[in-house]
Formats: sequence, structure tokens, C-alpha cells
Amino acid sequence: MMIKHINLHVIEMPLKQPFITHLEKVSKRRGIIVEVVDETGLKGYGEAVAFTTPWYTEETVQTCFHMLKDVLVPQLLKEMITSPRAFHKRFHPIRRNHMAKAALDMALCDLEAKKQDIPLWQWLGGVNQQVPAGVVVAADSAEAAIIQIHQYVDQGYERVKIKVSPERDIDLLKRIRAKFPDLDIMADANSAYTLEDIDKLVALGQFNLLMIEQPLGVDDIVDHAELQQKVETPICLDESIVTFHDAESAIKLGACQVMNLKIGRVGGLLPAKQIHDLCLHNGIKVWCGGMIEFGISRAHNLALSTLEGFSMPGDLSSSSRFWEEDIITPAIEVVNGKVTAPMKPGIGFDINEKRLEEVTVLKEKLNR
Ligand code: OSB
Ligand code: MG
Repeated sequence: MMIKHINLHVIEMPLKQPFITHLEKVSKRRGIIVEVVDETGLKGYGEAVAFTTPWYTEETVQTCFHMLKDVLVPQLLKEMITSPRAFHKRFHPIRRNHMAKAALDMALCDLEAKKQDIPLWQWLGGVNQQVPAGVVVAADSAEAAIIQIHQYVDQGYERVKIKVSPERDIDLLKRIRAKFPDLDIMADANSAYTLEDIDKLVALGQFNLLMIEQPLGVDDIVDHAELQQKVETPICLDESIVTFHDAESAIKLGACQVMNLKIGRVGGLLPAKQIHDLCLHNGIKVWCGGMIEFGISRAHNLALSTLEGFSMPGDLSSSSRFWEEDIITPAIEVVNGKVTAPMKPGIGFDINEKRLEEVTVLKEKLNR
């Protein structure tokens, strides 16, 4: 197999409602769809999940576009790299830029599974075809959050994640818990606290949360280990886990009981699977995190979430949670609280070509 060309589609879509955290208000989403085409015409798809500004990690749409167009894709085409494993081996010396790398990793994994004529989730070694769905509420008031949660509970979601910060936590959770006493709720702080806030973090124990995600520094592991000694609520790490070594360090120090795995943050499906295997071996629970992404990345999240260690609902919601119309067909749909991984080869979803065209703001075709 040879790769003939690679298309980069920069796309942009408005969100149905703004996604509000203490760091950023996201009202429209830009991203890059990577389309790898081989000589037989088979196509593999990936997505770069960085935002337009570096509020979540240091990468942006622009840095991903640059890395893909000027660094990764030309080398890949020149050296005729086709397998995901060879890709990671070749680009290991290139530092970070995980979301750019992950976009190509996803596309190559999709292509490889299609070549073998099997679903991506089976190619990865997945076992659970039905994946429990969870949804994130990132509203600007308790009233708005409660209205959204009612809708999501009606739609069958099995877990709700609430964005919190020192300015908006105890009172918000008190009001939500009063309305939903038995709901599986977790909180995500996106690094809004420090160890100085210990009293507040201990107080979160009263809400019977499944976990608190990334309470402390984005690159911290040591303070989280200290915090986990002092709070009842299980700690989940998101931003802090970028490499396999980070995961090893977190486990060694007891910094968390749970990890959020995001394909983009860790540099691809293969690295995500390696961290998954490590967690499974060490009794750390994992679930798949979302990036307000489009259907391509969500389809990859779905495939990853079928692995044995994904024992709790991730940020896996219907396409309609964020989008009027997604770029894949069929759209991702939560039915009875679950999403079913498709039996078609590769990611198992087709491109909604008309919609992709409609939302593309820039297209770059890169040839051998
Ligand atoms: O911290 O998990 C996060 C979205 C963008 C950036 C960071 C995070 C999120 C989410 C997931 O919370 C939202 C989703 O895609 O469902
Ligand atoms: Mg998070």
C-alpha cells in the first residue's frame, strides 16, 4: 500500500450553545480533518482537536496545521510511511505536538483497519461494542445547568460532568444535587484550584461525586498525590497526563484513582492504548475524554472506549449535543444511554460530504 495524497480540511461550525469554563467560552469550533488516501482509493480519517487559542493545551489549530503541512505529512509521504506503528517510530524524536500527531495516527489506524476490512474498534482490540454515554454541562449559571441536566437525563445519559471553579462550585453542586439526588455526577476543574483551596476541595466530598477531574496545576503530579491523601473524592487526571511516563509517575505517586484518556492529548490511538494497558494492569480506572470535537474524532473516541479498561462513561455524547449537523453519517447517537460501535470497516462512519464541503474554510491537498 502506498499513500497517494493527504487532504487537510480546516473546518468551522458554530456550537448550538456556548461551552463555558473558567478558562474560555467556546461559541464556534474550528478544527482540522485529515484525509489520507491510498493508491487503491481507500480513505482514512483523523481530526486535530486543538482549539484556536491555547487555553486547554499549548497547541492551536494553526500550530497543528503547520506541523501537519510543513513537517509530518511531507516526511510521511516522502518516506512512504503507512503503518501507525512506523509512524510513531519515525516521529518519536519530534517533541510534543501531540494533537497534530494524533490526527495522522487516527487517519492511519482507520486506513489500516479498512485495509484489513475490520472495524477499527476490533482492530484496536476492543471488547465492549456498547459504550455508556456521558455528557458535559458547561453553562454560566446553576439555572441553565439544571435545565440542561434535565434534558440530558431525559435523553438517557448515564453520567453528567459539571465544570467547576472556586468561583462556582459548592453552591452550584448543592443546587444540582438537590434536584438530582441519585445521578452519577462528576466535576471537572480544569486546573482552577491550588493546595491553598484544600478546605473547598475537602468539602466537595459531601456531594458524592464520582470524581474530581484535574483540580490542580495542568502539569502537576506531586501536589495531586498530596491532595488525594486528604480528600475522599477520587481524583481523575486529564491535562497532567500527556505521556506514558506521566501516567507511570502518577501511578507511582498515587496522584489519581482515575485517568481521562484523550487521543489528541496523548498523541494518538496507539499511545492511548498503551496508557490504557498500564492503567488496567495497575487498577486505575479510565474513561475517554471529549474535546468538543466533530464526528471523526468522536468516532475514534468510540472505538477506543470499547477497550476492556474503559469501565465508566466518558464524554461521549450525541452529535446533536453540539452540532446542528455533523460531518459524519450516520451521526453519533446515544440510544438507551449507550453508543454502539459500528460493524463497518474502519471508524464505521461515512463522511457527510455535503456538510464537510459546507463547513470547510480552507483545504490543502498534499501530494507525494
Ligand atoms: O477538560 O475535559 C476537558 C472540552 C474541551 C477542552 C477540555 C475539556 C472538555 C470537556 C469535554 O469537558 C466536552 C465534550 O467534548 O463533551
Ligand atoms: Mg477535563
